[in-house]
Amino acid sequence: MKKYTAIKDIENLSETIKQAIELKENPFQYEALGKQKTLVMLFFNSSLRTRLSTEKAAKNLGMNVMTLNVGETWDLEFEEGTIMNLKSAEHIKEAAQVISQYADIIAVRAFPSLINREQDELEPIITNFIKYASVPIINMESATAHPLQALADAITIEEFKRSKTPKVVLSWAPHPKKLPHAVANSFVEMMQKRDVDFVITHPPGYELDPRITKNSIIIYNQEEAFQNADFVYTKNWSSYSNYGEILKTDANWMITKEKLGTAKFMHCLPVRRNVVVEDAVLDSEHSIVIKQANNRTFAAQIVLKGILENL
Ligand code: SN0
Repeated sequence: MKKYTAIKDIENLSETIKQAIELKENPFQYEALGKQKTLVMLFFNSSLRTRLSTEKAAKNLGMNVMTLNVGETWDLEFEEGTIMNLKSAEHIKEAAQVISQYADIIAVRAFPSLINREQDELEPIITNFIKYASVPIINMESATAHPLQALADAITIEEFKRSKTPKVVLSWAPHPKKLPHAVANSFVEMMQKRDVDFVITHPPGYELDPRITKNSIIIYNQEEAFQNADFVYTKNWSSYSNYGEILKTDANWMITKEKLGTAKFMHCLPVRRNVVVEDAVLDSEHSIVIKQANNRTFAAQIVLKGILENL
């Protein structure tokens, strides 16, 4: 693997998922692979799972890890040709080249503004790191995608499925804050590549980017969508067409024990209890969110392994 900025960077998805599950049995198997190699992780936004699981994955492979909370360093400039007489002290051109001298792999987290759709879709931070860094880049959630999460999700579904082609539903749920589309986008892209019966459900107005959902089935009635579901993957996102807006916070869309039935509950976390999903679900055997989060380590590890083997 040359980099992991999008799901399409994985050449053989089924094989990668299989290998990630095998890694769980023996996580230190490739301890020599990352010896004297350094992962630099750059966080433009908050992180709990991504930060810790990616560091753990790197260390399982024998790597050194350095983490920078970008908010604690110089404000970076991304525009070409700007006169830098305002807030930004350092241009991405220097920063990316300098960091590349300290790192063998650079991982970046950078959320969208959710204000300017065109600007967010240009992915200025991750795109400029790809452009100016001289080492492979890993996307730890960008404006429009969270491919490490999607890989962990696919691993989790593979582990928990009880039939060859399980029914997987992606359900929107209410949230007090406007949230990015990245997790939902990557989950949709991932499910389109897997052998699953996939349905998306959300209130009208919450359609994701049609270039991503393509011909995936959208059912606006949540109850109907949930019929015979094996997995209910829940995530809030703000409107895409009315970019970044919260159209309605309809509490009826919250996931309840009754609605879930016998399906497994999945969520990338962090999750707002009793807004997105009720306690009775999260605290039940139906919830697999903790095991799903554990798979973040093995998703990151199989990706790092693939990149290290190609350095
Ligand atoms: C992020 C998101 O993309 O939705 C990260 C998920 C992995 N989630 C949040 O920002 C949640 C914030 C909140 O206040 O609940």
